[in-house]
Amino acid sequence: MKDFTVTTGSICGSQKTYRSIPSYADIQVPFRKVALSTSDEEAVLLYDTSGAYTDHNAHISLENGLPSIREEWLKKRDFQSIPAAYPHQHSSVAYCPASYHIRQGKKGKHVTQLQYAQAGIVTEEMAYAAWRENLGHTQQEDDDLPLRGERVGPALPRIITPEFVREEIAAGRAILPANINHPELEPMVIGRNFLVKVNANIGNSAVTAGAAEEVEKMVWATRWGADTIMDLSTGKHIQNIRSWMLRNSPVPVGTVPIYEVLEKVGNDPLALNWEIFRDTLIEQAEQGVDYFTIHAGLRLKHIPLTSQRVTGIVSRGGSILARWCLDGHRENFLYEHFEDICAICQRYDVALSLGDGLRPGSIADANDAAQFAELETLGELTHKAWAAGCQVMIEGPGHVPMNLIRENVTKQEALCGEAPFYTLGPLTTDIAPGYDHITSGIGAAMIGWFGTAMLCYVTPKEHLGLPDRDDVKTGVITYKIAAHAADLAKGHPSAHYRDDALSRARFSFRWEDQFNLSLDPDTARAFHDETMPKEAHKTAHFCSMCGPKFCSMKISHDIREETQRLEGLEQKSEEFRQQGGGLYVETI
Ligand code: IRN
Ligand code: FE2
Repeated sequence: MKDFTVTTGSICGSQKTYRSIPSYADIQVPFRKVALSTSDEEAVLLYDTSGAYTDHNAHISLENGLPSIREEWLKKRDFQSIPAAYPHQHSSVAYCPASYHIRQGKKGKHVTQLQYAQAGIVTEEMAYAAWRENLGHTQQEDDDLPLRGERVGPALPRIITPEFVREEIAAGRAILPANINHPELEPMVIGRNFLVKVNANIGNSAVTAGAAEEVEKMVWATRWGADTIMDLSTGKHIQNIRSWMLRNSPVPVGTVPIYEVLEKVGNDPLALNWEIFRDTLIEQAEQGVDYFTIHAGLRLKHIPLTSQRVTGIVSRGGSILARWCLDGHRENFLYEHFEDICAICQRYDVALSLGDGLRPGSIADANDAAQFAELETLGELTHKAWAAGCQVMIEGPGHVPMNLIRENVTKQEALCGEAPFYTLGPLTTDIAPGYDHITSGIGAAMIGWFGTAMLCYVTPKEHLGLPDRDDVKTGVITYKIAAHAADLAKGHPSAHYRDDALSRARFSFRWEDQFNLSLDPDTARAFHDETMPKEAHKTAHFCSMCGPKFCSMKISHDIREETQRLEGLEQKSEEFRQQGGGLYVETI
């Protein structure tokens, strides 16, 4: 593909590092290291989702795909390997040449991370995912670490160990999405007792773009911290765009297969059928898709419950399936074929993301009968997925005012056996189109604090248009804020470490350190430079917000100095008194 390049190079002020981990010689876990300008403090390690693109000397050939870091692990598990036989596309979008072998899980053998976990086996993926979560401290320091904030669920350990990841997956409380055909993946874990994760939706629509732009958006989104991406492409070249995306994605890739199925049947919802759906699942699973949104919880009997809603059915997948159900007054075929769906997902270890086809699309419709009726069915399906050995998470709303958010989490936990919750925002008000990253960031922070494991980002273009590259960045950064605020509040052992480092940099006027430790160093630096662009300003003990005379931090330093001076005086006179001298000998 001509001129097909993506953003590469280190993120400003940080350097990619890889750390080997205890007991696993062949595992190298990526971090971003921010070196500080003071010798009093150690460099700060940050969680890194950006893949090899941010390596110091990144030479990425998109045509060859990323290195297959899971290759050896998968080989050891003896998956049957068969040559790739992916259909060649005739299209204006260049065919993705990256070759790979399609592996198939054998019948009666462990394939999914859930099956390994329940058999008591810690996989390499689990170890990798565990050590990514340990930031800012070594095992030796562990005992001295204070735990802060409110706990969620069972007590969080101070160190996230591979065994803890295994236990959480075995209990169904966490998932590790990792298709056996996505060997390029850098494993990560999604669950209420881990760092809150962020998903970025990308993908073209029938009216825009091709593979190049979408792959660049994927690289861009993970650069800023997206933990997973979903390819929601609906245009002509879906399969091919997905190949480019998968072969070059360091993070799990999710899809909503019903979109491609609809495309295949000429965009007529009434022409949908199980056979085409099944074939599409298999094709996507073979390509390496790591999780599927499946709207199997929307049942025929739920549809009348939406008739009085202000905004009806706002889920794309949900509305398509409701249309199909109503047409023949028939049950959702995804509900009826759920066991067959699980059987396919189990063979490749595709995680299920049970779709919320009846999520509320407005403040007025939040927490209504239709939404909770569907959630009850999602609970039933969660248990079926587990019985089939599949990893599963549950999708949630939508639009919910702040006072109704907690009920969503409590109900989801109770009905779905603590399977990870994955929510879209929720938006806490409907009055700010153009700013819905913020209306929803508020809800996302709250719901994350209450125990939601992954947040699906919302960009400023929500309800208005397809996000461009800048919108993707704004959406991701907004959701990293929400996720991190939630991590602090729920007491993830690694969360406060970055805040503390940044706060100290701020208080000692180490401006460069402050920029480099921030979520978006470029913007922080650019804002500072607007009024204080000179090099000398990077150590100035004030900024243009308050000026040199009114800087509270500067005044605090003065107060400290003064206090220390007074304490010094006090000590001097105390010494003087002790020696029995002076004019101030107290007498009764
Ligand atoms: C996440 C939580 N609830 C919904 N989502 C995401 O919305 C889901 O993961 C997928 O990216 C998109 C599906 O939208 P529809 O088809 O339900 O509108
Ligand atoms: Fe909406």
